[in-house]
Amino acid sequence: MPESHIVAPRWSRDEVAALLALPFPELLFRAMTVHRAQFDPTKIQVSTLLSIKTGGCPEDCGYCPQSAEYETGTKANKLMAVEAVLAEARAAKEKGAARFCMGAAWRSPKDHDLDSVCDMIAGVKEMGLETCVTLGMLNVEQTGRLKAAGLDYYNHNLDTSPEYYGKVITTRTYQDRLDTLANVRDAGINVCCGGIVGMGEGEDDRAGLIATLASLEVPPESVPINALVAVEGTPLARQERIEPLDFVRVVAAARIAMPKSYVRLSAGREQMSDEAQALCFLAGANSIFYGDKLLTTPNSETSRDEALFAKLGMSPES
Ligand code: SAM
Ligand code: DTB
Ligand code: SF4
Repeated sequence: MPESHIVAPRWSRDEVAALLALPFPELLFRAMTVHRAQFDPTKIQVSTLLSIKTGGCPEDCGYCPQSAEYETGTKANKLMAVEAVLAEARAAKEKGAARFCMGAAWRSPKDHDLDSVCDMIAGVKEMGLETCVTLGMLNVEQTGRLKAAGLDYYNHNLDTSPEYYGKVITTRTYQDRLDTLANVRDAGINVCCGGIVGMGEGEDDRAGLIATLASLEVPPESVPINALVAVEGTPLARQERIEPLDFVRVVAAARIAMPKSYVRLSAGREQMSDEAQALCFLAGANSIFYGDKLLTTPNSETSRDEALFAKLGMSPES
């Protein structure tokens, strides 16, 4: 585990591995108990995503349809106009989203692009929505500008364990990611940081990811757990989908290791059954992406989510 941002690991990899290996009923009971001590288990935080700058990314993340290295059929676009983004945010608010997350396929933002992103943040905030952006690596000056614009959350994922990371991404290091996370934290912006499972990693890598997240100086306020969406043209296109019950285990372990964080059941919901999603909620997931699209791939449709909430007697957090 990289040491520069970790004083004393709150959770060791072995401890998290032991959680993942618990009998399923024991694991779920522990996760539910931790969840209820901090949250109303019937409430789900809902965020809507918008890709404000799609495709043509210089990074080589092996899972990503937006990397310029892969032929995925994703069309590269320029940064959207501020007004067009605000119109999407208004629509998301009307559909019940509490947070609006804007994503850009950048290695890191350029200064003139950040001007527009800051205008988007200010405009979205004015609507009474929480704001989140994910723009790649940030230096201290950039985090300061985003904070001044009113940014509530910055999403930057560690993606996997430090050991497996190099098998998926070669164009920036794990330490680069930790440095950006430290800059975001130091600027007083809430951290949204999680990872992807189902990329061919082992149980030990899943434990390594959760232990690293839980042992950050301050754990992330929001922890997205994505199931790989295998996209044609990416190196991971042929990756076998993660066994749903194994995914539930990862959610439960994240919940136990980070009791105060929102754990988001993120990408991959479209491919999941209602029953698997319900188990994720029981295991402590209390946030989702709401809306028919993630960044470039389809999300579970809003009408299906509404029906699922109704069946489970659950509702979006207001
Ligand atoms: N370019 C910025 C970056 O990578 O920091 C921000 C956008 S990037 C698309 C945000 C996150 O989406 C990635 O870190 C990754 O965890 C997730 N992601 C991308 N493609 C995915 C896929 N096919 N399946 C699951 N998660 C994915
Ligand atoms: C996160 O952890 N998952 C979201 C969000 N943060 C930006 C992105 C998922 C992207 C899935 C693939 C796509 O739609 O392009
Ligand atoms: Fe670029 Fe982000 Fe996709 Fe990596 S995950 S290729 S940095 S858009």
